Amino acid sequence: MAEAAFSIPSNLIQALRGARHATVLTGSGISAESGVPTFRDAQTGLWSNFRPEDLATPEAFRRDPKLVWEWYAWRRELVARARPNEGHLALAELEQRVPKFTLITQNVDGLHQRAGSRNVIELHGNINRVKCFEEDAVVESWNQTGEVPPRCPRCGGRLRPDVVWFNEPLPEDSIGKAASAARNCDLFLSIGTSGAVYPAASLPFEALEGGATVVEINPVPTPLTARATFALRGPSGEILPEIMRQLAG
Ligand code: BV8
Repeated sequence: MAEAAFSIPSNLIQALRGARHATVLTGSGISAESGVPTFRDAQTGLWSNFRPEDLATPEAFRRDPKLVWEWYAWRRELVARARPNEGHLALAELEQRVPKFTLITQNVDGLHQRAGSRNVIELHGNINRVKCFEEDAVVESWNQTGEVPPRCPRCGGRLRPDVVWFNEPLPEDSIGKAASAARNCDLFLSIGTSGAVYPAASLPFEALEGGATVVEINPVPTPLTARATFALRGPSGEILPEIMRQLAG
């Protein structure tokens, strides 16, 4: 048998085999191997002189709506060209193998759904959805007048991406369902997240409180590493398929 690139602890495979309810939290790291830059990677090209935290806020949008709209248009383009990677696909496969499976993502790229995952909680919204800044209601289509950002066909307010910006509350039902899935699962996987952004970053610790086995998959340590039951050091696009290979074995 070809030498596995990553050795997965056998007791982790056992825990996965016996899992009744598995909950997964992903961050931008799982999309890195799809060519989507992580949130804290240096912004490339045109955007290199902006920090995401300075653009992903309602204040930034009020100050310069055109700049913020164009940043999201650039990211939407990039995501449209990206494809789900082996890590996204492995999680879609895992969902089929576990009796109860909840996938919580901080990502706004929609790649989990494109990989076939079904039960996805998008904590921070989705970059492919647009809403009215005034009404806070989704807009499906608008007049292409060339104005940037475009206007709401209902009230004339400016349109914005349907994502959760810093200092904006997360959708009640999303964070409520996510917290319950973290607290009530027996296995929790935290994949590709620096654990810097709240309340998402508190979910793995809720899982520990609830007595779950917690697994972290990340090439570098994070504030969760010391508390995790298993810390697998490497890229999710390689580790997750290896886990699925050993599960099937
Ligand atoms: C809220 C959508 C309240 C937009 C995003 C002080 C302490 C605690 C909290 C706060 C505080 N001050 C302010 C806050 C609150 C704030 C917060 O947490 N700030 C942080 C920065 C301190 N949180 C908020 O504002 C939240 N709202 O609290 O509201 C409220 C209540 C009522 C009324 C009003 C307000 C809203 C937070 C949501 C912000 N929106 N995204 C957009 O995308 O444009 S967050 C953004 O960061 C992304 O969603 C991203 O997912 C998220 C976290 O980043 P990561 O996903 O972890 O990405 P990162 O780049 O950091 O890390 C990537 C990781 O992957 C790395 O570890 C890397 O090693 C790893 N990796 C790389 N390659 C791979 C890999 N892993 C695996 N495989 C690989 N190949």
